[in-house]
Amino acid sequence: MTFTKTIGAALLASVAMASAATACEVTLRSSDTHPDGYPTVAAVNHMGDLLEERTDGRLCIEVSHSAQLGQEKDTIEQTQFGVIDMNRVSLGPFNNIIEETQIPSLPYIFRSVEHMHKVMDGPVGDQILEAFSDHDLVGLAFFDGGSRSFYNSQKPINSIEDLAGLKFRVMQSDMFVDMVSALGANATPMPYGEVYSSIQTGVIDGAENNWPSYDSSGHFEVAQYYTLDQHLIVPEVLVMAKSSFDKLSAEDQEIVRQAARDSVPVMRELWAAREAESEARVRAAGVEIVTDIDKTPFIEAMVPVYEKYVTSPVLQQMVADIQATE
Ligand code: BDP
Repeated sequence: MTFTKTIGAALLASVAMASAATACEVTLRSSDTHPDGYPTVAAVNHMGDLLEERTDGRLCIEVSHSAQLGQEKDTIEQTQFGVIDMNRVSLGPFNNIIEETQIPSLPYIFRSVEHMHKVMDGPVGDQILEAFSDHDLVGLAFFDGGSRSFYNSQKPINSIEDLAGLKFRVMQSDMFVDMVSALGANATPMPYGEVYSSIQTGVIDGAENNWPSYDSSGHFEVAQYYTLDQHLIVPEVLVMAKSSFDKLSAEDQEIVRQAARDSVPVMRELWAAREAESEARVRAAGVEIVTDIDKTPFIEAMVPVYEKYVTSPVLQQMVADIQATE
C-alpha cells in the first residue's frame, strides 16, 4: 500500500512537472550578458513570472544569462533576425544602428539618475522605444545602468590630464570612441566578455563601467584604480524581436508590454541595492577610488562630440527636450 502510494505520488509529481514544463505555449528566450542574479536578469525573470500569471501559463520567458547566446553586438543581430526572442542590452551597442539611441548615450546629458528616469519615463523615452520598430525590433522598457566611470590598471586618475595616453575599452559605439579621444585617451571598442583578459594581458589599460558591472565582471581585480567622473548614464533597454512579437495576439502583445513596464520599478529597486553592495565589495577588496574629481573639464571636452553626433533637427530637439526636463 505504502509502496503503491509512493509510486502514485511520484507519478503524480512527474505528471505535474511535465505539465508545468509543457504548459507554456510560447517560451520566449531572452538574452543577457550578465550572470544569474544580476538586477537585469532578475528583472526579466520577474517579467516572466508576471507573464505566466497573466496568461495562465501560456507565455513564459527563459533568460539565457552570462552571455550564453553571445556578446551584445551579435545577440542584437540575432534578435533582429528573430533567432532570439528578447534581449536586455545597454543602449550603447545600438548607437551605430539606431541614431535616436545616441541621445541618452551622450556624455553628461543627464544631470542625475533621477533626471534620466524622468526623461526615459516620458515622451523622449517613448520616442526612442518607437525608433526600434524601424529595425525589426519592439522596444519594451528601459532599465537602469547607473553611471559609468573610468578604471585602469596603471594609476589613479585625478584630473583629465591623467587620462592622456591610456587605452580604454569602450562599448561598440563610434560615439564612445570619439568621447574617449576627446578626453585625450585612446579607445578600443571590444565586446564586454573580452575586457578582463585584455586588461590582464595589457592589451588595454582599462575600461569604464558602473559599480555592479565593475564588480560582477571581476574587472576590479585587474584594474584597481577607479575614478568617479561619471561621464555616462546610459540606460539599458529590453527589446523583443518583431517577428516573435507579431506572432502574438493583440491581447498578448499588450500583456507583454505591460509586464515589461511593470518590471521597471522592481528593477530600479534591485539596482539601487546592488550598486551599494557592489561598491562595498570592491572597496573591501582594496580598490583605490577617486571621488573628488573636477568634472568641468570633462564636460567641456564633450562639445565636439555633441557637434558631431547631434546633427539633425530631430536629434537637436531631443537634446533640448532632455535639457528642459526638470
Ligand atoms: C554593462 C551593461 C551591459 C554592457 C556592459 C558593457 O549592463 O549591457 O554589455 O556594461 O560595458 O553595464 O559592455
